[in-house]
Amino acid sequence: MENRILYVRLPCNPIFPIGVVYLADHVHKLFPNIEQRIFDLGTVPPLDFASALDACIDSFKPTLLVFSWRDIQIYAPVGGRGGNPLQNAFEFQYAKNPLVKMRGAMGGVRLLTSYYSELWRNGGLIKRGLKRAQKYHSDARLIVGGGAVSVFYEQVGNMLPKETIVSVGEGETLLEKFLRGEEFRDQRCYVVGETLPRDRLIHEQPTPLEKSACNYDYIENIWTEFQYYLQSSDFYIGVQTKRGCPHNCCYCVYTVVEGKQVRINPSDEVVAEMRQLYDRGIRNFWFTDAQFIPARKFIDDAIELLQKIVDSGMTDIHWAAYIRADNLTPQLCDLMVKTGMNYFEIGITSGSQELVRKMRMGYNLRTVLENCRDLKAAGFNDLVSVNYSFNVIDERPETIRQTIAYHRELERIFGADKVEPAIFFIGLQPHTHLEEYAFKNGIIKPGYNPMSHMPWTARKLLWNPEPLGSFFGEVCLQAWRRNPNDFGREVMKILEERLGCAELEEALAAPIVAKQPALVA
Ligand code: B12
Ligand code: SF4
Repeated sequence: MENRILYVRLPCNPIFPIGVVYLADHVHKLFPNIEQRIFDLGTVPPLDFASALDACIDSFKPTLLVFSWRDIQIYAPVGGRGGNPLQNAFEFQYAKNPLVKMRGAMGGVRLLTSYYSELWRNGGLIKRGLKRAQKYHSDARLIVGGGAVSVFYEQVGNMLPKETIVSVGEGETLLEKFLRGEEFRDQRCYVVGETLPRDRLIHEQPTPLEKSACNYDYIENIWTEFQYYLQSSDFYIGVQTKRGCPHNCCYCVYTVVEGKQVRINPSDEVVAEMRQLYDRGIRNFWFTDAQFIPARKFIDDAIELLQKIVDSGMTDIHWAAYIRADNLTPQLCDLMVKTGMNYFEIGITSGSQELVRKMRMGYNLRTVLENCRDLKAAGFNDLVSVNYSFNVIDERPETIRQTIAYHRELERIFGADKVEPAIFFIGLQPHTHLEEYAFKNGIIKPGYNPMSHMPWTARKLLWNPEPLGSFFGEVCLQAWRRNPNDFGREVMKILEERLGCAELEEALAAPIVAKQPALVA
């Protein structure tokens, strides 16, 4: 039987479905005769999900369904699908005013309902899709993967039909082996009902792969809604320039999802891919790498890529990425500005060098400041989002004061209106060092469900432990009351009002302690 592959991106805030685009492109390059189609539920109104999926399956009659599931866990200080999850959780946990507590509880119930109904709905769409496809081909198969599945692969299997292949991380080689009829179980995957996921499956290294430019002439042919993402200039279209991150930041799962080995996509291929999008009118790109410059030794690769973008003549573009700002040089800064970087996120997490070290982040905060000055001198005049997660480990009033001092220095460099403090509280994720730490300290027990949003679990997974937990809870509530539209800056202001600001030098110095802290040991 000829394979016919349908890629279904499950409902998601409209964000370019780069994962399925790359998979379809890879399969086409190897098996040009296989018929494929992409169907993106991110562009379909919720009431039509089921009927639109049915219609697509009826017309295409796939033999293989590839479901891509991007996000599940969305603790963030931003308006989510059912409201602001952080605000609701904090109002419920920390508000003293019973009315506010009640509002938090009601918001929490609303979020809980929308969270579980989304899970249930997505599981239902997958099963429905398979059943429908089996009407046309009784042996139609199902493979499920994507960002959310990679993080929660051990749990999602329980929601899926027997024989579903559950994939972790990049799916190109798995699909390739499956389509060749070869044994695929050595890839990062398992088959529901056949085996349980192998121990430490996510820590296995992905199979190396040389990425070439995605062929958008082909993608356009197999994806009717592609135009959706071309119409609005708000979208930042994903382009991947490398895979993997070598770091060990204690709360981060990217480094295991993508693997520690950094694999650079050839710069000519990246530029060729951008050029195809550019010719279709795209001017905004998001380099979807876990880190655009993962370490100093990749600075030359970044320079090579950006220089080639300059040489290509695509001079009116903008791009954004996650940037480890400890890995910049004046030449790189210059190229970043020249090529139109107009937004970047630095995830320093804390402005206290001592805490940055304890969280195993490998950052030198002094270097970050020096590099930011170089970037400003090179003419960068756009927005920087600085991600802070308070209270991860060993936070104390003096480390908070240090973070304020650090943030104020960033404001002096870029301008207060240009530096956006994004206040996150870490959502504890499986397979991270922080999870191990939580086990060791009896905060959670092995076997807990990381996907649970029940209040008794969620309050542990939304990492904000006592003794400072209630203090931060109260500060955040005050910030939402005082200035809900500028939450991050307001939090910083309140913290400074209450605790003051350290000397910058104190923030940058990390005293060496005799006893190794838990996460560094
Ligand atoms: C870049 C990125 C962003 C950028 C995206 C920019 C853009 N325009 O594309 C920004 C900063 C905007 C962003 C935002 C968010 N993100 Co984000 N993001 C990422 C990141 C780092 C890379 C994603 C990516 O595009 N990779 C490149 C593409 C090519 O890979 P991919 O899509 O994963 O697809 C590959 C594999 O997954 C696999 N695959 C995909 N589907 C399938 C299907 C099958 C069957 C198979 C076999 C394989 C397979 O093969 C593909 C090709 O190799 C990941 C973490 C990571 N390192 O993966 C988080 C990640 C996807 N994000 C996540 C989240 C939660 C979010 C937010 C909801 C955060 C928030 N609270 O606000 C938002 C909102 C996104 C939205 N839907 O609106 C989570 C999702 C999982 C979860 N926890 O639920 C991740 C995994 C991070 C994490 N720590 O958990 N994000
Ligand atoms: S937080 Fe960033 S630098 Fe640290 S491991 Fe994750 S992706 Fe790498």
